[in-house]
Amino acid sequence: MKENDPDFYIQGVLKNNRRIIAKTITLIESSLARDKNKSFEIVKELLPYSGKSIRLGITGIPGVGKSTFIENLGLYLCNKGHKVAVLAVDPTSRKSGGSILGDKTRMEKLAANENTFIRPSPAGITLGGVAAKTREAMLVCEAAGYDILLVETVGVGQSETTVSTMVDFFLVLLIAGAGDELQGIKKGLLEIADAIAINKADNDNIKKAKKARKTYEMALHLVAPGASSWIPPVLTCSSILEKGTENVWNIVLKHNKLTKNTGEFDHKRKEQAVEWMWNLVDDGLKKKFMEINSVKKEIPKISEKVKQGIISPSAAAEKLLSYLKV
Ligand SMILES: Nc1nc2c(ncn2[C@@H]2O[C@H](COP(=O)(O)OP(=O)(O)O)[C@@H](O)[C@H]2O)c(=O)[nH]1
Ligand SMILES: [Mg+2]
Repeated sequence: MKENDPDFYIQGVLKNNRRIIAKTITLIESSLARDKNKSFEIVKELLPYSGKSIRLGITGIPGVGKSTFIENLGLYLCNKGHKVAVLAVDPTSRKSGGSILGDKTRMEKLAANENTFIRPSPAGITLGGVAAKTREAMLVCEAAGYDILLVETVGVGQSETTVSTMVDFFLVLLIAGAGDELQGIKKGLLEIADAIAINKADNDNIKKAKKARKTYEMALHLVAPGASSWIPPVLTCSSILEKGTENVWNIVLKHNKLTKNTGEFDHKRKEQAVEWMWNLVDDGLKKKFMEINSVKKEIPKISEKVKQGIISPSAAAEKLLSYLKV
């Protein structure tokens, strides 16, 4: 079978050939038109085999210990007989090219395990682009038999909000700092967290971590959405001492069981699929719009007028959109 035959990829993925899984994701990440058709075909064929996994998103600022935590959790899950895929969503990786390599070396033990597949973030594309590709990469991994997907995202910009719409469970890793804990946390992060783990609860840090845990517990009670049956717990862990990993996993399992019973699990996945569709429609529309010649010509002129205050943003938007009718 040749590499330009979609079946080469489909069969390779279904047989859990890691080399071909990697090639398939590279194809999906490609922006070439001829690759696009092929990857549509491949994803379509793999779709029926996907979906049977637990999708766990993990976020936190750089240095909080995400990679260390994931390596621990990944090894723990492999020992339990799971197959684990790790995907990274890091729109900053294009700037700091080294971070990918750093992560990979830090996950050495996990990467060496034959029941895992690790994929760093594609460099050089925007958050929207990374996220779109990551969703498809997730489907590929599921079709390849990985039953647990760990999606690591850096807590910078919008990436955690985006990832929270792709996963079943969203874990926020924090470290205890001095003073007022809540000041350091980004607005909105508490609303999307399904659990918070205070990492680096070791050595001199144990006391501070316990205190932070109480503070966040209180804060979470205040923001807990009324409609949901889940109150996000706050835990402490030490990735370096490999402590607390099992507790975090048990919380994920508890959440999985509960939301499956209430129907929230299925509901969320369906909503996420529809949202994904609309994201793609939004992207596609904007791309097509920007290709209209009169729009291309008008944009620099009209942007300047908006900057100068000569025309209002809404009038300018209306003018641009009027070209759609032509
Ligand atoms: N003391 C302590 N250090 C940790 C812990 N977890 C990670 N680290 C260290 O923190 C640094 C950043 O870890 P890393 O996993 O790369 O963080 P990431 O940027 O969030 O992926 C590394 O030097 C780790 O060894 C922990 O639980 N306790
Ligand atoms: Mg990392």
